[in-house]
Amino acid sequence: MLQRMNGYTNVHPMQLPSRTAIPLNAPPLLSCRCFSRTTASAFNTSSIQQHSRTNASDEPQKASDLTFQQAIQSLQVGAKTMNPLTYLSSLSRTMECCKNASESSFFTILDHRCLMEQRVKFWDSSCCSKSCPPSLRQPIRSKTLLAHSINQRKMSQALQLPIIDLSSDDRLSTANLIRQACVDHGFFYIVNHGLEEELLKKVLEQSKMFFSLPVEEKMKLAVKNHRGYTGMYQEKLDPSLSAKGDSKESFYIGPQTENHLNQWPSEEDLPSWRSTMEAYHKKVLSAGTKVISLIALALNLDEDFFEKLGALNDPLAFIRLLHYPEDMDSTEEETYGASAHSDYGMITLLLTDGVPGLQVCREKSKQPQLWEDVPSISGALIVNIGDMMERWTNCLFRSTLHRVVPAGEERYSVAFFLDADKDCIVECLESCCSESCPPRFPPIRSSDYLQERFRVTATASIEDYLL
Ligand SMILES: O=C(O)CCC(=O)C(=O)O
Repeated sequence: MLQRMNGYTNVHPMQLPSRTAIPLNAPPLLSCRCFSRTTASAFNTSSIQQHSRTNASDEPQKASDLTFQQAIQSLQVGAKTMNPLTYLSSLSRTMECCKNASESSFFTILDHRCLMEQRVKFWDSSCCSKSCPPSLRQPIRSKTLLAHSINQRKMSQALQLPIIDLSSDDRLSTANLIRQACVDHGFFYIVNHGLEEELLKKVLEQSKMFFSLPVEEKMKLAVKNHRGYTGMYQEKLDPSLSAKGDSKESFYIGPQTENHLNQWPSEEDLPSWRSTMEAYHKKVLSAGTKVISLIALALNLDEDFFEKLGALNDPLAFIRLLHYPEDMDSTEEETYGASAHSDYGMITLLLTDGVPGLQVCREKSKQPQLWEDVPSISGALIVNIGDMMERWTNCLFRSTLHRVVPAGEERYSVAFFLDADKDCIVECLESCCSESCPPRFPPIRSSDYLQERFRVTATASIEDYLL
């Protein structure tokens, strides 16, 4: 057991000859490899029992032998003696072994603050070259890596979602694929959506430029009328969490009506910003409208059903630029980039920069919850069903719970929320109810429904979020 180690400690499995004990005062053995996300997650999959040995019995350590106190003892020793990456890997593995210990208690008990501030770099230049560059874009703070590995541990597999080709002439088959995707997952990808790769790249670049401005500049455009900047922790999508808020910052851009109240950064600071965002809004709205007509077909309705209903008269169509910081305050229990939530409206079209982090939970009431990764596909947009569509379809189509976990890297994404005209009444569709399956929700005006949802999640003044 760990407290019987008497001067011996476990090291990274790559360096450990089988069944060898390493004296604590030995110099760090780790010559760091180019490490990647895969290596980071490998910390989690390798169990302490594979490479931790007792000097008393020379028997492999059994995970079940570890108590929380024993693990803490070992980690306190390790914090003083190991280099950060080795320490981090043992911390991560030990946490895995101590099933009963809460993750946050490690942070409060261990005095390893300075260590956690160190940046894990590529210490040994022999580990990377031009042809084998480091796979992480920048050095990463070890506490961020740890946060990432905690989240990796919570994840299991990547979700295989259908890819819908919006340019297909076979609209009925496409609608059937969408129906299956909405019943099974509430999520799917779209390709050939009419947004050129160049525009997708540009919108992410311009978004990054905005979020790189000093916070005082960004605050000059603080959210008003549901348009503008929201800072970190200003919103908590899962109000049941004790954390102070979600770590993302964001910027809302609303519909392009004549008297729209959008706020724009100064042309001097960001000359192409407004034109890029306006072009994106126009194109993504057009793609979203195509998806809505396919959804109507998928529900055995006329393609223009939602138009005729008035849902798309003056749709509440908002772009939300999102920036998730690399860092996560590890003293905050359960801080997410975006905590668990479902979207409120009809559908969301999401563009990401390829950095992972988005996860879905298909069975929200099943415990323990299973969270699955939604990988990005270059050039594709991710589409998900929102609560309003779930109400319309009497829960035939799922509005799936999702969240963004820290990825150990900065992440940028652009959500486009396509929600019904504010006066549209959302009421169970006839094709989705019967005597044996009556409507589950009463009819509701679109903006009343949305407003109530914003009221619950905004940590700042709700007036700023009014539509
Ligand atoms: O950034 C993402 O990947 C997801 C964003 C999201 O879930 C939201 O804004 O509702």
